[in-house]
Amino acid sequence: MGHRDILIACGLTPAEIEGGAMAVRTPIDGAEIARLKTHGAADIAPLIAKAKTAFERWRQVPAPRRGELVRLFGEELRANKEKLGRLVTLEAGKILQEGLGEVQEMIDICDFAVGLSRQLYGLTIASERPGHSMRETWHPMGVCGVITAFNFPVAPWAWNAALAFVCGDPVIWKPSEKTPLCALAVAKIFERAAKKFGGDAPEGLLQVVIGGRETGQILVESRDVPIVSATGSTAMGRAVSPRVAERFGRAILELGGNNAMIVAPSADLELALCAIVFSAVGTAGQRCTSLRRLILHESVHDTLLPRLTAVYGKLPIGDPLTQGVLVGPLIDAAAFAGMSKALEQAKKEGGTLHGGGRALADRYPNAHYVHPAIVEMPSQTEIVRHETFAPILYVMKYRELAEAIALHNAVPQGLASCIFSTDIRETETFLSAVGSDCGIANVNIGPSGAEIGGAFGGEKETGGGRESGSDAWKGYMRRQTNTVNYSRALPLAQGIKFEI
Ligand code: UN1
Repeated sequence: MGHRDILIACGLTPAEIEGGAMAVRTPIDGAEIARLKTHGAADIAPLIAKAKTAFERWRQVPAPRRGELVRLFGEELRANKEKLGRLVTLEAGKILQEGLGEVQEMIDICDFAVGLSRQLYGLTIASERPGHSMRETWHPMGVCGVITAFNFPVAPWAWNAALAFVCGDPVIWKPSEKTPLCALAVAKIFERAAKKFGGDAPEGLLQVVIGGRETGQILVESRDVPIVSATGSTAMGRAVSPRVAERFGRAILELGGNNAMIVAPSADLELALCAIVFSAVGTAGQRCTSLRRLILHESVHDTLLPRLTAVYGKLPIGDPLTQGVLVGPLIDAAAFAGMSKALEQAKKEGGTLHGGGRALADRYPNAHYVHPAIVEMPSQTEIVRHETFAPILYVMKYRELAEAIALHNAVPQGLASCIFSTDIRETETFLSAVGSDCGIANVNIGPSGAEIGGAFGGEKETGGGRESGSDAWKGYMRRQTNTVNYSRALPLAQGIKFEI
């Protein structure tokens, strides 16, 4: 299947993918695969207005019925999993297994959201006043802007959108300018589901805006977009968050991670080895949950590190559509430059480098394949505290668990973390209030590859947002506290007397 066939199979038409100003390239060989028309500032206001009108209708459709639309969408995704998975691989460069996994993640969150559509539970609360009842209800919030990153071009959108739809909110999606085709393909799949759903799906429930930073900024600044959910770098979050706050909008941020694994003396090293490799080199180190810091107990360091460097030396690097390849390309030249710069700095800061450097340059002169790198660091220097979006794994040693946890938490980011240990005292400490400070903390599992059932997100520079499972749906609704007086008197709260 040629690269263009992948686009056509996803229902994208030549008219849509040719002749525009925005070039889309595949990181597989750097070739241009599409030219898209972009939305100018003047195009966005009518889009937002359309979403607002859609909201007025959609919020009146009963939630379980809204869930039916998401169920149909999930079915369409199931039917198109292979095609869309290929497109994810073509556009983002992750291996096909991971492209398919990402679509599965969309299907999973649809299933979750369908169940949720018959829940969206509020509370009943005991009132202090006789003849009064109190409750808490959840109502649709309004238009939800979803800004997504190149590395996961479809799943994080689905975590937001599937919940937003059942919660009664229309979605405007601004995908990364590096992966807009996935968004257009998903919109087509959604359209089919909406058609099957029939009359009560208003037009404009899902709209995709194509463009750069300025396009996203319009959503971020619009008072008609009460929720902005953004996935991307900490720098992006720093720009988005104050702008949304300035107009008292709600921002759901999922930003950088600097995820670590502690390998304790009692760890099952076979498990640890597999988990390290998957989480450090999977998606070519371009997950926000990728393993970036390995904190090894001094007693396991000399056994594990040579085994790890041996596996790294044999990793199949290549075209991510080819079966058996485990490491695809970096997204672009800038990502490669970022990796090279970080490795230079790590060496200056006392690091000993294993691997790294460009791979397959002769075969793919316009793409950026790399040998994943391991860097033994004398301490947690500045570069180690920085998130470089590439397959670089910094390795450090520790003696006491408290020291490892302190090291673990001494970075600005707080997304995902894990410990490999079979000692319950250590694992429970890691998960306790004095353990990992991250939004995700795992035991005997790597930091990446979370299931959709839990809330996804993290603290500190990761932005504090939670998406996907658990009660993340509350982020897409407005909470209302109701007090109802069914008595014939008007007693005031706090026993206040106020007689007229
Ligand atoms: C991301 O990199 O932005 O936990 C999302 C994981 C995936 C999602 C990653 N389920 O690695």
